[in-house]
Amino acid sequence: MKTLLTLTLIQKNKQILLGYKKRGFGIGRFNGFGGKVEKEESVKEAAYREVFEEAGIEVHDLEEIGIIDFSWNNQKNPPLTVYVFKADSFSGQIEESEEMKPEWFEIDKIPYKKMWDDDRYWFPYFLQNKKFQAEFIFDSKDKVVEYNIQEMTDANKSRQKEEEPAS
Ligand code: 6OG
Repeated sequence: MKTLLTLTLIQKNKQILLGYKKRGFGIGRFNGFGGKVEKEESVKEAAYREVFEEAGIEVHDLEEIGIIDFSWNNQKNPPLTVYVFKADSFSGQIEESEEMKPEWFEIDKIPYKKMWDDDRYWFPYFLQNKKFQAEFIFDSKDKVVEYNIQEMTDANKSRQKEEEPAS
């Protein structure tokens, strides 16, 4: 079973809120807010919870915009599936947490060089409001060595549903 995680991007006008990761997986990089989905919660519940824990705010209207599968060609890390969400509004005061230092960035000044290498490939989909599914394979230095991104259209969304095993 792949580990399921969430990743939420908060957009306000022409700015995006990212957090500088102070500890754990991805330390030293800017990223959206998120983490592992716990057993007793849905993916969306996990996304709300993680944003609150890491940035101190309650996001409204979370929209799922992408699903990404990550793996490493040397099995350095276990494979991950990350559900990407977007939020346009929130309440509360943005606060630094033990894990993340939040910072707003203009959309034309996103610090890709200080982010995970995959982000520069899929952020354009997010910025153009296109839903996507993607797969990235990294090497031991966390560089993308292979990737595949597809826009999620109504046609391939329904195909994906058919492929899901009946429960
Ligand atoms: P914790 O394990 O600290 O949550 N994440 C990634 N985000 C990007 N952009 N690229 C990756 O490439 C990622 N791998 C994981 C998911 C980790 C957070 O980092 C995200 C979570 O939001 C490998 O709880």
